Amino acid sequence: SDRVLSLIQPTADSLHLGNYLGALRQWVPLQDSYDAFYGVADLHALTVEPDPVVLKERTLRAAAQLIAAGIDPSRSTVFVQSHVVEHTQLSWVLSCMTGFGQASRMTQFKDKSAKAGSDSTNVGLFSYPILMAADILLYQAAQVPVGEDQRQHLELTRDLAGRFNARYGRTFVVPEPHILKSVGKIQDLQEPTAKMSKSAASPNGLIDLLDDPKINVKKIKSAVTDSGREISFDEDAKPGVSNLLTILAALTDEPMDTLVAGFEGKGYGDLKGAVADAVTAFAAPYRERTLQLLDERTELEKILAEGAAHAREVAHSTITDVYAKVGLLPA
Ligand code: AQP
Repeated sequence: SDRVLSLIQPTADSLHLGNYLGALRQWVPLQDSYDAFYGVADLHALTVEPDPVVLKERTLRAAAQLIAAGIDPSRSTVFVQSHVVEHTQLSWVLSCMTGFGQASRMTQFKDKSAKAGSDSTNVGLFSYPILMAADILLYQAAQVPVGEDQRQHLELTRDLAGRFNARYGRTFVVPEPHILKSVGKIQDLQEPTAKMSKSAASPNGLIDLLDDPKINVKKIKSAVTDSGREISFDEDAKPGVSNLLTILAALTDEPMDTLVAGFEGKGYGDLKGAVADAVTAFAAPYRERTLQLLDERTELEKILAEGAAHAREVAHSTITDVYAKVGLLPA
């Protein structure tokens, strides 16, 4: 069957609600109809120059969270990016086919490098989308479930796949982004016109799924809402309320209309209470499962070793084909 691939970066101790609703949640049902490859992008995480001990720990924590969220390692390949050397090998080949101008137009790089300044921005951050293209193309993934912020990187991936195929003959599946309009961009609770992100200005805008549920309830209760009192879904006029409704609709699987109708005559406090309950209902068992998986570390490491072995088989076959096509002499 067709393949699906997505990775998540181990750049924080906990995944946040945006990562979960925008990406990870979609990974789970896709396991039913696709040959799924899901993993932890530790090579990508090097772009933030993490402490080595912290990076190792976060890689395991991220893997545990994928499984806690419902990824089943007996059906899906769960692996760590650096365990499969072919990612960096393909990344180099694709780098040599990517225009400097095209790479320079990636808005995520522009935003992040503008914030950090060019002396604190490494070349890895610049070539990040090319490594991401390699991650995807290596596995011939047809679908890539990600958040809205990755759309431009997916476009680059599609472009590179098409360019390679045109130059060397059909080699790569051209992947489709799997981005859900409803949850593709979960917003910051304190600044509901910006995406929820771990590098946001205030930690109060971010729901870390592994945090003490009480802390998250407090953050939700103090979320920025909008003027007026009516609860309605209108992202332009009411970004704060709409974001809370989006989170609630996703976590409860309720259609937006029904949800909004249920709040008729009620106030923002009621909405926040319902969101806090829904987040806790999800996050409390998620946190427990994650901690339990981390307690059984050898088991987790075994899952990752098996995942890497399977991922390598697929990756090796792609890179062998690619190396031959571009004219590298077989070893
Ligand atoms: N706010 C969000 N809404 C919806 N989806 C989101 N994603 C991230 N933020 C949101 C999606 O989560 C997946 C994993 O992302 P990542 O590992 O690349 O993490 P990230 O994008 O670096 O997370 P942050 O918090 O946004 O980090 P910074 O602030 O460093 O950029 C991806 O599919 C992503 O789309």
